[in-house]
Amino acid sequence: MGPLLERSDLHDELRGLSTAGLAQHSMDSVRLLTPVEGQEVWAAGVTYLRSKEARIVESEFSANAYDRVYDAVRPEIFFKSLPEKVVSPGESVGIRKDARWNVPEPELAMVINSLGSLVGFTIGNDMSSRDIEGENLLYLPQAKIYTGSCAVGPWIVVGADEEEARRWSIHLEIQRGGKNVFRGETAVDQIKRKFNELIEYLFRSQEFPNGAVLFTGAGIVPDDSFTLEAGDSVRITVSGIGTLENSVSVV
Ligand code: DO4
Ligand code: MG
Repeated sequence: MGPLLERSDLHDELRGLSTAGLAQHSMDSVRLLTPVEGQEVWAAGVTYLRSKEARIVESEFSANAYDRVYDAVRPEIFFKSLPEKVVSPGESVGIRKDARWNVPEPELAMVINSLGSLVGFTIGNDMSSRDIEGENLLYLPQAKIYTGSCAVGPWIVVGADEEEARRWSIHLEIQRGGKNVFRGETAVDQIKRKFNELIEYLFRSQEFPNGAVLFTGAGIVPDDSFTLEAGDSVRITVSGIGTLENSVSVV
């Protein structure tokens, strides 16, 4: 496992200012905050075949758009969260009170510096209201951006490149009342687009002085009958990184 970054170290690292080196702490002496300090969080979408298929089923209205973007030259990339709104490990992610079909989206997240270079990986939860997104694609920001909709952590692994990350797997486990109600798995290598392609589009005509975090899309989608409930616990594990765990509450 890679070294742990303190948030202030991260901020300087991504702006290219770090002179202090990386501090290390024992895990039982700290409460982990999200490693996102001053970085906007963005997300790529429909990068896995499973994501495309699930969205076509959920939305007759927008099926054609999902189908087309999967094969299009330009990827889908959308704004996900301001840094100060990102949920830390162990805190609650939100499900909207006006939505009836809510799911976590377990995603590998790239940490990118201000020059557009990939410097590390972490785990993201792109919480989504599937009924709102499915009703009309123009509702995507409401389905994706609300209180508690974005969790990132537990830390950043540095030193791995795309080739290594593509050997990792992603697991999602959802517990309710101590029992497992969903378990799913996918492989990072199922991501259709090259990581640099996603980064290049994010940085087109846009500057990120503090760097940015970019989610790479979801390849695990629970069955259509599944929706999250308040009190559930969501555990996302990426084999090369660790586990991001959050409880769920209504917002
Ligand atoms: O097109 C809607 C969102 C896609 C997404 O978040 C994903 O594929 O992970
Ligand atoms: Mg997503």
